[in-house]
Parts: sequence; C-alpha cells; structure tokens
Amino acid sequence: MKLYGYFRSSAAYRVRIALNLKGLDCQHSVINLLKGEQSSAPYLTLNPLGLLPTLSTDEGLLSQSLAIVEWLEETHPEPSIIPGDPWQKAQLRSIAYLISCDIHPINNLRVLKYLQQTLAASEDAKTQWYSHWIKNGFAALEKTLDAQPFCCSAEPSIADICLIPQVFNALRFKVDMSDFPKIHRIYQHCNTLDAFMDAAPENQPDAG
Ligand SMILES: N[C@@H](CCC(=O)N[C@@H](CS)C(=O)NCC(=O)O)C(=O)O
Repeated sequence: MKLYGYFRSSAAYRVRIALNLKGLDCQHSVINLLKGEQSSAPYLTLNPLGLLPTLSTDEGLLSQSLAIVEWLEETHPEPSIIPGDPWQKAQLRSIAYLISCDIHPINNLRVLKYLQQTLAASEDAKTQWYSHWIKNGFAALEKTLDAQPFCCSAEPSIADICLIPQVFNALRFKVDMSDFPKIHRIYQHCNTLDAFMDAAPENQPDAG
C-alpha cells in the first residue's frame, strides 16, 4: 500500500494512526499542501477532488480518510478500531463524524484560502473563523464524553483517530484547551501510545 499524504494533513494523520494501530506497513508519498501539489495534474489523476489522503491498494485507489479507515477495519479486523455492538459502533462513528463532517471541512486549507483570497478576510478573521468552529464542535463533544482514557471505548477507536489530529490543529491555532479538559486528557493519553506518537506530524520525515 502507498499513502499519499502530508505531515500536517489531519485527514492523512487519521489514516497513519489507523495503519499503526493495526500494525500495517505502508509506503508514504509526500504531496506538499503548501506548494499546492494537491492540485497538480498528476495528483488529480489519483484524487480528482484534490484532497489528501489517497491510499493506493492492490485493489485500486481509495480516497476519503474515513472510507480508508473503515476499509482497513474490514480487511484487517484485529485489533478492532470500531469495536462493540452496533450501538457502541454507532456511538464511535457519531464522534468521528462530528469531527470529520462538522468541524474539519469548514477549516480546510481551501476554505481558508477562499476566505482570505476571495472574500478578503484578514489573518485575524481567518484565525477567528478557525477557532470558532473548533470550539463549537469541541463544546458539544465535551458534554457527551464520559469514558476515559479514550473517547468512548476501552481501546483506541475511530473516534480517537479523528479527535487527536483535530486537537493537534486546535493547539496549532492556539485554541485554549482548558475549556475542554476531557478532550485534552484523551489527547494526552493517546499521545503516550506508539501508534499515535509515530503518526504525529512532527515525527514524519517531511516535517519541517
Ligand atoms: N473528507 C476528506 C477531507 C480531506 C481533506 O480535507 N484533506 C485536506 C488536508 S487535511 C486537504 O487535502 N486540503 C487541501 C486543500 O484544502 O486544498 C477526507 O476525510 O479524506
């Protein structure tokens, strides 16, 4: 398998965590977001939407980080990253979707560029937008969390796979995590585990 990603792409970060939790080998190919390589003609042949990540597999190309995570779960069920009965699985997916559908897309690079370049938003306005949507989502999530040390299961799951990269983004944009103590504790705990540490942006060869 080959993962097309970038050290700071949080959607690629999700897939790196899932691969590590399942102990799967994967080659990595860097698509530099800051250089706009996601919109280059060669990459668009792999992923017509021009977003990271893309996973190249023996069966073909797969885009959308959660589709990739679910495919890894189905093809390599142990250890499970969507454990439990149908209700528990739905709870985990609910957290994963809160982050990946309701927070992440509106803070994506192309959205931020549109705000600044097309709508003439200032750097401050952009940062305010970014923090606002993270705080909005985290405030809701914080209320629903009870289980520790992970989001909603005894072992790391698809929920933590989505949450930890999103907290990384929040910290990068200086969101005050003291308002979200449960989320922050989960972040700190996950980052004691090799699967999460090895997937972290700062530990990728292209970090710089
Ligand atoms: N729903 C997609 C989102 C992918 C996505 O937004 N990727 C970002 C990096 S985290 C990207 O490629 N952004 C490039 C851009 O906005 O131009 C997924 O989960 O894979």
